[in-house]
This record gives sequence, C-alpha cells and structure tokens, in this order.
Amino acid sequence: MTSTGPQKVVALSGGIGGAKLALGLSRIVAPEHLTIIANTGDDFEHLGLAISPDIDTLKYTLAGLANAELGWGRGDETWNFMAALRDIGGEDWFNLGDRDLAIHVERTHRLAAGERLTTITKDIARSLGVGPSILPMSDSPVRTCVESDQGRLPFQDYFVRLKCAPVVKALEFEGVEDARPSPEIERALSDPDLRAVIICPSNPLISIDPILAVPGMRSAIANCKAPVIAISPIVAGKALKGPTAKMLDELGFGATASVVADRYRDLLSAYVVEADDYDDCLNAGFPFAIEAARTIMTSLDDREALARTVLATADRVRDGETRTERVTV
Ligand code: FO1
Repeated sequence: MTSTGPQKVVALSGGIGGAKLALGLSRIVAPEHLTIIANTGDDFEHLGLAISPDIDTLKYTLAGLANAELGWGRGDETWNFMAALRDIGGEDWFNLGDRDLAIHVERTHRLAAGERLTTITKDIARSLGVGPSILPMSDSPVRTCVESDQGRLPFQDYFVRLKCAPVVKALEFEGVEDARPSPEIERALSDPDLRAVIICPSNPLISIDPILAVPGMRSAIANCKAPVIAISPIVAGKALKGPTAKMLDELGFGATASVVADRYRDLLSAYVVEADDYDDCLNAGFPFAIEAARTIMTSLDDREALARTVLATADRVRDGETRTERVTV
C-alpha cells in the first residue's frame, strides 16, 4: 500500500473470478478504502425470493464463508430445505442452501418494504464481518436475458437450468435504461483519493457489460482521476471457469485476451494478461499499457500477488508511464 499517494480502490466484479481478485485486494487494501461494484444482471426472483448471486458470492468470499468447491453459496451449508422442496414436487433446479436462504428471505422482505438494495447489502455484509463496501451496480432491477437458439431465456435459466448449453445469439439487460449508479457509486468514482479502478477478470459479456451499461457508469469511470486497469479473464484462448470463451465464440467475437481488452478500450490505462497472451495484445496496438503477469488464481497467495501487480501497475501509470508505453514486470 502506498503511504503517500491516493489510497482508495474501486473494483468492478461479477461472481467467482472477480470475487477471487476482490479477496486478494482485501488482503492488501484497508477495508475502508476498498469498494466493489457488483453485477446485478444475474439477479432474479425465484420461489418468491430476491436472489442476488454475484453480491452474495462477494459477501461469502470476503467473509471467508464461501463454498470453494461449488464457487457459489456457503461452505458450511446444509440442504434440508431443498430436500423437503423436492419431496413436495417443488422447483429444484436452483439450489438454495439452508443458511443461504436466510439472506434471500431477509433481502426479499426488506426490498418489499421499500429499502434500497445498497442498504440491505451493506447491512448483511457488515453482519457477516465483511469490511470492504460491496455496492450493487444500481438500486433498480436489471435482468440479463439471453437470446438463444432455444428462444429468449432469463439468465439463470440459461446458466443454471440449461447449464449454458443453448447457443447465445444476443444478450440484453432488461431495465438497464432506467437504472442509474447509486450516490455511493458516484461518490466512490469521483473521490479525489482514488488510487485505481480495477475491472476484475470476470466474464466481460454477462458480468462487466451489465455494470458498464448502466447509464452514467461508463462516463463516471472515464472521468475518474485514477488509472483504470483490467485483467484478462481469458488465458491462451480459454476461460479458466465458466462459459466466457463459449459465449465470446458464439457471438462472433472470438475468445482472445485482446478481444476482451477491446471492449474496454475507451476506459483502460493498462491491461494485465498472462505471458502467453502478451504478444497478441501488444500487436493489437492498444493505446494503453500491457502488463504480463500470472493471472491464474489457484491459491490465496495467487490472489494477493495479482492484486499487488494490478495496484503496482496503477501506481506506475499514475506516476508517469504513458498510456502507450509497455509496462514490464
Ligand atoms: N449455480 C449453479 O450452477 N447451480 C445452482 O444451483 C446455483 C444456486 C445458487 C444459489 C444462490 C446463489 O447466490 C448462487 C447460485 N448459483 C448456482 C451460482 C450463480 O447462479 C452463478 O454462478 C452466477 O449467477 C454467475 O456469476
């Protein structure tokens, strides 16, 4: 952590991949200095409950409660509710653990009482012992929809029920035109003490795009005083987890690290990629620095090391590297 320069860090994150880096950041950035803007395009209403998967993955990860095996939900989970639901012929394709259920019930009744998702998220995260701020990308509902060869599908139907099998033709973020960044997000991005904005190695199409599609978000990031650094979620043409590569291919973009960088071209000061992808990105002639580093986060040390690399890159950019210069490790 720099002692003299700006201190605050804002990260944009979806679910698992983003939460891993958020955990790394939380180990080297003071909790009061770290804000994570979470995708809510995956949110949906299920069995009458308001489910916010990416917010909850971040909460559980930062609280040390995450289920490392599943990548979602809690590690200390039991499944009596699901078993009982199955027994009475209820819908059982989306698994809600007994402990996890408490959050969905609490969120649902507080939303119904007119509270903001931002306030509810803050209170629950604090109760779980999470220090950094987790901010939903907006307080109004945005719902990702997948146009596919099996028709138009709500996101979780595509992702969980159909296991990402349908061929994706287009993505839509229903409600996004009426959404706005919350005052908390606006304050975080306009803070003069901002050290870096980090675009986590989350799926660009379904995790980061919905955040950037909120009217006012892209310009708030473009106008912020700090370097903006993204980390590639693609390594040598493959996504480490999830359907990122499949979706990029099906939509005709191609699954390369440089394709992802191109989506953030107007925002970036630097892009961090695995060594294998360095030349591809350098040859693309981007107007920002390319940094080669280990981006695969297997261990806790990997998460922290990548967080350090990203912040060091941001500090170098701020301290005078030009946006077109090559940054070396
Ligand atoms: N993902 C699954 O693949 N299967 C599930 O049954 C499932 C349940 C679930 C419950 C709560 C929650 O917060 C997340 C859950 N997820 C499940 C993960 C989630 O749907 C996706 O990983 C994200 O939306 C993608 O980031």
